[in-house]
Amino acid sequence: MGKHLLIKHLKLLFLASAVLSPLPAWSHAILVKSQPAQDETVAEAPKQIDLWFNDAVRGEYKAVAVIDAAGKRVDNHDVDQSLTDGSHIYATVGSLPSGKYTVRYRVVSQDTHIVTGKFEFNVK
Ligand SMILES: [Cu+2]
Repeated sequence: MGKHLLIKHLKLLFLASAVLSPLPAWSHAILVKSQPAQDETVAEAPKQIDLWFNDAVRGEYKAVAVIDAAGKRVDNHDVDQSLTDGSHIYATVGSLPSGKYTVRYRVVSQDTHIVTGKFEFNVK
């Protein structure tokens, strides 16, 4: 491909992408806070794990799993979303003995992207 033809193609591609992609109307979810916090060591075992995102997340496909050091799931499979704050989801856990725990989460952003992640905390 000659140099001029290549430039012409790039220009067309640029124009097409500018026309075809509208500005994002909805944001991509990012975990901004949790309780317990990432890598926190808590003196008292939590009864509930709370996660907050930068924006409200969609109601479908949300998941929170809490896994102990042996790989066993210790949450109550009851993830829910706050009715008053759509950015807040939570799940309850049984009584957690001392040890390291991993929290895995999945939500659907307002921009329809699926967001997954994990963090750890410790019970002293
Ligand atoms: Cu996104």
